[in-house]
Amino acid sequence: MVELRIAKKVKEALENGQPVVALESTVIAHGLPYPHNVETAKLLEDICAENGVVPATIGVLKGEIIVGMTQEEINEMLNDEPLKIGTREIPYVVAMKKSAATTVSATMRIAKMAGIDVFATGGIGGVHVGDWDVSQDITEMAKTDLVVVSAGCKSILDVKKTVEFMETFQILVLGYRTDKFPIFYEGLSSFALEHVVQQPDEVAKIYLTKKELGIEGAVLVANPIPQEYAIEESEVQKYIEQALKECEEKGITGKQVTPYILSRVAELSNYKTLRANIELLKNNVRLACQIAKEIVNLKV
Ligand code: PSU
Ligand code: MN
Repeated sequence: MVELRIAKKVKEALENGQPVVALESTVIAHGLPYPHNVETAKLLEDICAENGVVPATIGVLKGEIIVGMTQEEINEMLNDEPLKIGTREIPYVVAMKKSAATTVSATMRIAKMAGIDVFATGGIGGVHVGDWDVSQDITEMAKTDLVVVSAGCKSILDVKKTVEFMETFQILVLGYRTDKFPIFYEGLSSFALEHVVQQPDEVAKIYLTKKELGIEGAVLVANPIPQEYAIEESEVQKYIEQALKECEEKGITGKQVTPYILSRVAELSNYKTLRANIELLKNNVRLACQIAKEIVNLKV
């Protein structure tokens, strides 16, 4: 029988109605360069702990789905050259006993299986520019009940189409203290968001109401990168265009595109974007912790 391996701390927290925040492993394995990736993984868990929340980093180690990976397990996964998987690939890696880092879609699905309500990530996947390439993150958010906290998406995506697709797929997007869809590393896009919240408890109420009504799907909390870490749009655009051009020249397609662009943009910006990426992750985890605590309070 296939079973999730849920870390003891996570299991106890869930059983006792204590707040838990899920974290993804693709950002560690394919989103940030070594050693910043392992350092950030630890940092994000520490932020949870400081806020009285149990972190649950999710990934797959030699076919075993782990909810609440230890540092050793994260390192082991990284040494295994993990695949980058969405939900559809979960059965493949489990049955074939492979190691894999989970993207937003796969992390959401596994978090839901474990009974977790809140998940913090950096950015969601969406609609790519150019050839048809739409992330499983969107279709997963359409059907899996979870609060997803992200800083929006990167401007490497077609932001307008990504926002429109979320409407089509009935994904409720809440701007956290913003009425514009956030993009990073830049801050805010020009695409309006209709629904704005000011406090974590509002997100908790909306999420629980949605569940009570039996309306499936995620609540996406769009939490902009803190202003002091945002980078000029024109500057980022320059790096992204160069990286996209290289993708075309090198024939990089599909799921390799996002990691390639992330790492090239970091290099080209002299690691300014890396700093921004880490700061927005921290910011999202902090907000996710507050929301997780409000959900726990409202549930009792
Ligand atoms: N955006 C980022 N950093 C990331 C990702 C997206 O700024 O690390 C990762 C997330 O795990 C997301 C995935 O779910 O990339 C989307 O990949 P694709 O576009 O191949 O669906
Ligand atoms: Mn894709």
